[in-house]
Amino acid sequence: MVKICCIGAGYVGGPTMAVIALKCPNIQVAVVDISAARINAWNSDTLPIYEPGLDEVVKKCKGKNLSFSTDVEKHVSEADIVFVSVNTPTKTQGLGAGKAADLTYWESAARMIADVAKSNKIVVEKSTVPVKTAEAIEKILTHNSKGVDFQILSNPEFLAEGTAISDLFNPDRVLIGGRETPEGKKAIETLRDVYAQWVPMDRIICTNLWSAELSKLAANAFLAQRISSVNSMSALCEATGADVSQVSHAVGKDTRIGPKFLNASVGFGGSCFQKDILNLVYICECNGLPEVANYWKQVIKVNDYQKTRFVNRVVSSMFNTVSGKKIAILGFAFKKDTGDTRETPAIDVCKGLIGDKATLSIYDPQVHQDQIQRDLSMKKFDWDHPVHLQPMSPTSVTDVSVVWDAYTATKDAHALCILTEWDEFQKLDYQKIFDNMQKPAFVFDGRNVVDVEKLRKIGFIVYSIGKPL
Ligand code: UPG
Repeated sequence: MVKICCIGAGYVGGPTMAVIALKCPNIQVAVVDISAARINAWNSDTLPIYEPGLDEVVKKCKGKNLSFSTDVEKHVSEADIVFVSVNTPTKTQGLGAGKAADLTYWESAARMIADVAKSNKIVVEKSTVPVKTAEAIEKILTHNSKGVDFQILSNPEFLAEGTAISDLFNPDRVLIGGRETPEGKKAIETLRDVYAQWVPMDRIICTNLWSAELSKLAANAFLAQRISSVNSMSALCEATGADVSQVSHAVGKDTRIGPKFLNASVGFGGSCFQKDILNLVYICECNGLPEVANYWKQVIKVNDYQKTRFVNRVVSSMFNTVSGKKIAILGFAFKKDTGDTRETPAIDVCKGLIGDKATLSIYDPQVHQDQIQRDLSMKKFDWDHPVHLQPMSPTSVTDVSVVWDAYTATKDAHALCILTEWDEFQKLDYQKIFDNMQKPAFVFDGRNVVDVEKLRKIGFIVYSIGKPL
């Protein structure tokens, strides 16, 4: 029986291993993490992450061929395949600060694997890492190995939060990169056989190590670039009277472009896009390619511009001041169907409004008060670090309250801002909301979820990204 161990019980490690356990009953899967709190949560009925469908998968396998443990060394030493899915935040200090990936967790994982391994192992890079990380990891492993053989594979994960389980059940592709030696090829085959238990062979792509590593950064950069492209068009739409939804529909009908990922928004967030692009930019700079670096930097600049533009729109529409005015924030997560707030545009927008002395009342169906307070009191870049390593903030942001429904958030408010596209925001009773708000009542829809005409008929002043004003 093949044994798999995954270091890192986070958004990628947890769901991916649960699905491998479900689809491969003949494989024993252990997910390990140094955080006892996180492992306890995986072992309880309340999982540490919210992901549709995840509960059922975990329930089906836990206690059979899926386990969660803090005994990292035991499970690593017993495994044939070790996935490493630890956090790779952006470096905050020293060489490459603000751009390069911080590989501290990765390096210590590699040293630990070398230390405890008594049998040959395939070590799989699952977290997104800079190109050529495998080479460094390989060096650490082989120079510390006690006579065992390590094969390094790069197997980047492409799942998106909120749809992780369906993405894992039915991936567009699985990418496996490895050394082009006979041992490397054999390791690729071993991992390919795991995925082949439910993924059609023609969707499993095998490449060299560097192509696999770079493809992951490239895929995220391309995706983020689409959003910055459509967001830049949204500014032009507002200036000209075009409607960005109509423009993206027309553009996306071209089969060469395709219809997906063209929704204008208040900006992209999440733990990956910005971090991976910054990383790509750094790699380009280090390789003497400043033009390429500047090209990708622009994707982030447009994203920052979009968030600033949104805040400016709110303040300027409300007679150039939001000082002392109550503003309801609907949605704080970086996208719907997740409780994750990493790099969420809501952080920048809320900070911008607080900077203009607004009083905020925030509601998100999945994000808790302490998380929001922590996010709003943190310095930039701090958000990039895993929550369990983060000390609780001693101060809380006083002009912010967090409430548990949209009606309380909007009561007596001067404006409401929609920052996450939760389905429930489409179905709210906007007449009731309007009746309980200060007048004029403003709606700033950063996700284009509301029916603008309907709301205008009720009496709201509505601003929706990229729509005629
Ligand atoms: N977004 C838009 N407009 C769109 C699509 C997305 O503004 O048309 C925003 C979305 O609201 C979110 C961000 O873009 O803030 C990222 O969304 P998404 O890509 O769906 O979520 P992630 O979970 O961050 O997934 C991305 C990649 C996935 C990769 C993962 C981690 O889609 O393939 O595995 O990052 O690297």
